[in-house]
Amino acid sequence: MSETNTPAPEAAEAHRYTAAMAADIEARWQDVWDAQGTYEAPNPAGDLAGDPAVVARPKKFIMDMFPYPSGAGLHVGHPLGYIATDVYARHQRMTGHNVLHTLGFDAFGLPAEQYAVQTGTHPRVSTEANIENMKVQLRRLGLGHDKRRSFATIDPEYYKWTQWIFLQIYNSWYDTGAGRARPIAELVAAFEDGSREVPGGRAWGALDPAARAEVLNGFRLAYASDAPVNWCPGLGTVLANEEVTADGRSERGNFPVFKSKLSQWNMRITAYADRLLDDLDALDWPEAIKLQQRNWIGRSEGARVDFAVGGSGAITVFTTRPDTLFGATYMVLAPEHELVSSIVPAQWPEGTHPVWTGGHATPAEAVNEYRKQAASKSDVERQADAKDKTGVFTGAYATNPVSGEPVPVFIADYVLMGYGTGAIMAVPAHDSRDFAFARAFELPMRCVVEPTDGRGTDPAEWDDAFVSYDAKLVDSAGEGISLDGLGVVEAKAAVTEWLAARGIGEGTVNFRLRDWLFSRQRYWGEPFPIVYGEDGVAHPLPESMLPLELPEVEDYSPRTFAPDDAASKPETPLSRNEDWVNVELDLGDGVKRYRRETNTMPNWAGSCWYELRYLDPHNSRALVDPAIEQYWMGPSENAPHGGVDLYVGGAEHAVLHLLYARFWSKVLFDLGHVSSAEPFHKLFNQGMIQAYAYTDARGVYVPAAEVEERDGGYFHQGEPVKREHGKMGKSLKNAVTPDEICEEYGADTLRLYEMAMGPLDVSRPWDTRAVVGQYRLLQRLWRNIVDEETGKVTVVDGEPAEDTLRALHKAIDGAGGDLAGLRFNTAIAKITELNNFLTKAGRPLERSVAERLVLLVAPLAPHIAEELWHRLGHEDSVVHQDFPVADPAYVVDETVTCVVQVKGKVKARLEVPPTISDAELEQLATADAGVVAALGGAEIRKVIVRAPKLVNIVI
Ligand code: ANZ
Repeated sequence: MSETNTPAPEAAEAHRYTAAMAADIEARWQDVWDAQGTYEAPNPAGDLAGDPAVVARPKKFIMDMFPYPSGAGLHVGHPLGYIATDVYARHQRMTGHNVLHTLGFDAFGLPAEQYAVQTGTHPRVSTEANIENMKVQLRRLGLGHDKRRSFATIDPEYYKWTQWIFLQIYNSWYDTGAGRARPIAELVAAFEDGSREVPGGRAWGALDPAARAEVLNGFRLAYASDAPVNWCPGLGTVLANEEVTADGRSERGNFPVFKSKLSQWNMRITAYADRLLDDLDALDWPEAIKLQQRNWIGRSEGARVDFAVGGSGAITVFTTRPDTLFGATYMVLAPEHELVSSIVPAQWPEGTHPVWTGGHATPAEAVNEYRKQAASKSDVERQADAKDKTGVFTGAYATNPVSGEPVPVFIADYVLMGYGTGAIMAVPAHDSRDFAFARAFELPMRCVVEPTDGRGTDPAEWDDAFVSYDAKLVDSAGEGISLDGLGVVEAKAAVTEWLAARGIGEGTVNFRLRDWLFSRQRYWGEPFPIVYGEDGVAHPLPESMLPLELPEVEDYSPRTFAPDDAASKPETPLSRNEDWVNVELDLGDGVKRYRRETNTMPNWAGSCWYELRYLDPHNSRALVDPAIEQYWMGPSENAPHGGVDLYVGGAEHAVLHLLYARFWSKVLFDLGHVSSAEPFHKLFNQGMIQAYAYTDARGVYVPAAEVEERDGGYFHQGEPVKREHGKMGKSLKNAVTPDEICEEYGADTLRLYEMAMGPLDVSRPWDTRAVVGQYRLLQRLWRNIVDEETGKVTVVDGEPAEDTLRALHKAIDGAGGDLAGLRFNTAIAKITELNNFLTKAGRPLERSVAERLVLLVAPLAPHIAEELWHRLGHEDSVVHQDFPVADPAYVVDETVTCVVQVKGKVKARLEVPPTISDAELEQLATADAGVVAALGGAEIRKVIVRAPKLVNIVI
């Protein structure tokens, strides 16, 4: 490679490390790395198999959350995580690991489709152009990716397997007895041979195909449902709960979202609720993210309790506080609850409180009116304002099972249909929501948990409910049951047992997690590998018909409606292509006519399993070869569920992507396709790069690049502007691109700057003017090894001085630990300190010092390191060298302070070598003038020596 060694330019600056020099070095080495496959990680088998010696090393699979290739390209905030994983990957490679590091593209999604709608450009065309552009930008940063393993989720060879996984999920059911997913064929066999009862007690053989399909649909892990979904007329599509904001609008576009009944595909993620929760414990994830997942899954333990209503019916409630049952003075049903219409009497009962009726003449009128009003609100809106409780009496009374008292039944929108049983027992004295409602509707309250804050037991005198989990029960005795004097925990157990014995309740666990709505009314997504027969029964396509590619269409947009048109129904772009939709296929029982499913998968699908495809990207026979998966992802002592060794990305993916990907992993694991039950063993959330933004007098953003700072103020075209802190991006006109910084200083400087800005998990403000600091570091590094006049390497042979060795080994020790621990900013500080020391010493570096300095820098600034490594006479790439190892003899401080105590009081401090022996230390201590004075000639009874830090003299 000697021809790449020395750059040609003959200018005066020819041998200085300038931006031009950096550009030359960087481009040259990037080409060499590509040509030589420097970053290719060998697999143990298959078409990417390689050097067995490398495969025998401990493996490290290091991953970024892959980017969506946006048309705007990258700004300097985007690559923060990519640079971090790259530095880490390089360090791991230099410490003896077989490192897999690559990057693909998450390329289905709305922006390309919207761009297509506006411009008529096919989403594939614009997406692929964006990918190419992003690849150029990323390549410039010198990221050490195994490019053979990169792909985009829109590649048909990739989404073939996304569709294949959908079919695996579709063709399986969750066996709660076994605690895992099993093939649906095993369920069918059990129905056939009678070893499992068909729901409804029917004979399997007597059911027609449609009835069988209906039964299986109730078990499949991917199933069709017409439960109410989040319909967003403004976007023309339905959305997952996770895509709806806290105020009931679409995350994207901020349109209103309505509950509407539509037949849609769902994923039975709820079957995995317990495992998704339990397996979190063994993951090395930030606690905050684990907590968000726990809250999202929302496991609550409680009880189901039946309240008799009417003649023979009952309303079943879910409660987490069965101990408060005596305090249940009214009930509330969700407005949509199916029992509502059957309990409503023709007339208001005698003496009904006027506030309860909402001014309506009959209960039916009140209920209908209220239901209409509730339908137009989102779940979150319905729960949002505790103060503003609305509702209406149904006219019906139920019976409190322990007190035997009649309790009025209301409907109110603060009770949600999708949670628990959609019905509650209201305990106004001990639940704030119920308290507010009871106050508004003048409902009775009964205190059953004795307040511990001195407020007394009459709720009429309270300002809010008394909520406590460790107080005593009072006023809670009835027929054959008394909870009085019990604590909350015992009372829960006692009442649950009492209810269970009478068959009117049982302990139960409830989850907040809902099944995952998996259909979108979009063009730019994976088509479902599903067709419908003329009888409407769904059939999976056989694997041989995959990938089912997207058809060409003329109009990419779903039909959208007025944002508030709740009554509208979705119309998918694929449904307009009749030639594609209507097909004749032979699915094993002769050629028949079918209609294709015209929804597409949500854009989360492609990112649910991409880590697996990196492992074996060209495999056309399986989604991943089991031996290869086992090698890179398999469980180990440290990672009992297996998974990627390091996954870096933004904290905003806490519940969506990370929960979905975990779910798919578990299904694939259960079905025996992979050995890892978790996709990502260690997760790290990088902070955000923020940037200053400036607004003028009208509050409009002005381009940040044109703002001047003077006299302590900020000015744009002479006018004062206001500075604020925000996200970096187009909308705040403050984006800085990596290309600009590379142009001005080089990629190595950019990499160093981003890594030096602060701890990786902390957000940090970008400051272009500070970038030059890292540039100067590289210039000093260069000058420490290369003569700027001649371009000749200045290193000398011979042994380095003692102080040099100390500085060097301390830096090696500190920076090495920091790089392994993702503390890149402190690693850089230690390398800078060493480099400054060497600069100040003003002597030519010994070769052994220069080489180790270069190796230290290599993970962070790989181009300059590669260049210097070669100039130092090496033929091999710096990328595969061993990271230097510190000699402990030079790492320890030269002296440590030893405290000498006489009668427990400190009498002297001695500076001693850390390796001093007990005997030597005792001698030194007893000879010290201060100690001698303190002893005052007294007899020494005992000397306790803890070398090198403590001597204790007893007299
Ligand atoms: C009586 C009670 C007394 C309750 C008390 C709480 C405190 P988590 O912990 O979130 O699971 N609830 C049940 N189903 C509901 C629904 N569909 N919509 C709105 N609220 C519902 O909350 C469970 C508690 O939330 C349940 O326990 C119930 O109120 C209410 F001192 O029952 B509780």
